[in-house]
Amino acid sequence: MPFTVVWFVGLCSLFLGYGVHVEASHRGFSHLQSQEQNTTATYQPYRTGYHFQPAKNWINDPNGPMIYKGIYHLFYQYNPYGAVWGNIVWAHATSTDLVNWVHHEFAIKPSIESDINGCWSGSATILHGGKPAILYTGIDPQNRQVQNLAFPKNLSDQFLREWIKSPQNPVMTPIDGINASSFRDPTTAWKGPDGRWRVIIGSKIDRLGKAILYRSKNFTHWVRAHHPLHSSNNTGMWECPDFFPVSVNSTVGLDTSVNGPSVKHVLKVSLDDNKHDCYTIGAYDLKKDKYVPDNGSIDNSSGLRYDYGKFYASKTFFDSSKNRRILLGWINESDSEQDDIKKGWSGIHAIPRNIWLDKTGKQLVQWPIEEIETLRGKPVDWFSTEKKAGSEFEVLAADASQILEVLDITAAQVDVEVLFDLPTLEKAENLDPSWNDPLLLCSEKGASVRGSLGPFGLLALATEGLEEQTAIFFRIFKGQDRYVVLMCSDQSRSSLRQDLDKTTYGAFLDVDPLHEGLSLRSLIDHSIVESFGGNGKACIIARVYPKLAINDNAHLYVFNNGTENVRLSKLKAWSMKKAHIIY
Ligand code: DQQ
Repeated sequence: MPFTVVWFVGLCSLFLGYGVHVEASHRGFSHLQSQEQNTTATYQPYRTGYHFQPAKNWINDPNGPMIYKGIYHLFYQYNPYGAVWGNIVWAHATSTDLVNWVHHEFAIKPSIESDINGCWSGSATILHGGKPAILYTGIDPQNRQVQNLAFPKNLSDQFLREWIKSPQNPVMTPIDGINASSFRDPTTAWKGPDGRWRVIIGSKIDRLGKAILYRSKNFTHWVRAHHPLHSSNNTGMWECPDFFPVSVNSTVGLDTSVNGPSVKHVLKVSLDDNKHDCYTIGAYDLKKDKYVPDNGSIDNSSGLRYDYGKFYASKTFFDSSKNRRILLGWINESDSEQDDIKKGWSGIHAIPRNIWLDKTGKQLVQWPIEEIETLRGKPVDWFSTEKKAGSEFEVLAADASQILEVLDITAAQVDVEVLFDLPTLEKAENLDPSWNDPLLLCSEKGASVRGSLGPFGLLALATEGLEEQTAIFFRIFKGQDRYVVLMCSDQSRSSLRQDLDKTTYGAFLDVDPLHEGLSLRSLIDHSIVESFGGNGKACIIARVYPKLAINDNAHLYVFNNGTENVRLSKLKAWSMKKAHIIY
């Protein structure tokens, strides 16, 4: 029988948390930038099985993702000489499914005056006739940020192994009042009705974050517009902007230049201040060449985020082979630089996500690409076990003493989906109107704090005695005129190690729990718990380093620590195979 009901004594005390705050960073440590460690010499329990990561060293932003002649291309910021940020080049990998990857030679590395001090982030655009072009930020000898252009050397090579830099480089420079150290990360370009290309570059003036707009007829000669595409006060530097259309009445993705009455636009900015990827939904006014967020779409760091955990410097691309828009993002570490040097590596990428506009038109929905399911092993389904066959639900009792262990899976490398069904919400706690910060609320009401409807959810990467556990859970509150669902990821007991960032993350989830139930999917991969609540309406990535709950010592549980019964109506899990990543 693949599941057992485990009776647990003293569950509440085992839930009690602790935390030390250590913020992992993306700063330059010149003395460390070339310090290598032999990764094979040390035991590596935190390497992931099916997330994208290079063999060693530092990795950050995904760059220039695209599909060309049926092959997916991923470039990324990489330090060839060490496990901290520095010496940045564009590393390059290709794939036929966005899951298994083959690495190639670095695509772009410092070689010309306008990128001699680094080849920073940028994007790919497919030009007329299917020819790809890359715009990227170069750091010049004066350490100014400038924009450069590169084209493939050989268009008949579907792996696009060699790139030639344009003799016109740099094609955009920080003149006329642009701050030379805040001028970076060109987006994929789009074409306006006048036939000219447009691109935006992240920038700021004092605390005013901006997307500087450039236009070009030939992709080489770029002219700055008089006004930015958009700007917002008190948001600081906008890194890695992304601007793209979404369909209002379908989940299919759109090519970046599409516009029209059934289209809305999304502007995402990566806020350097707090390392959050925030987005708004709005309209692209073609006459004014300006983006205007919809009323109610909050234009600062308290607005919508792709992910409420660790996820930064993301970028989307239009996958013309499957008519979908794919989101890729960087996950940094929660340990210290010294730990990264010891491990010999730092940074991984999130599982690529398909994204589309929710039917409310108010937010995006994200879901792991379907190809990741090719790594799933045999399903373990609670409701097809002998004991449960034919039952519609399992009651998770209110006395907080009953938790279910999901057995017969590799709990350190698994994909799990659960659905909670809530026939009545009458007993939900009242939401104090001042409880408007989900992160704070999740920190104050962690997995160990009993409520009435919640906390209930999953305990991932847990030890048998629950000394270590990453809890992903929901709580339901009674708000002024509706029920409010809180989704949390509580890392306070994720590891017995003390020297880690164990910040608890949280988000409000815009669902109707009474009629839809509450779904949770978590992709668990040794040191990552990537969770999707409400069928992808809120996502939270936790980066954790258990000391004991590693490999075969990791367990997975479903729990309810509220005073009300919760019904579990779906519990399916798949052990995940390793992705093939050829270095
Ligand atoms: N990372 C790049 C920059 C970008 C930042 C440098 C965001 O181009 O602004 O590695 O993580």
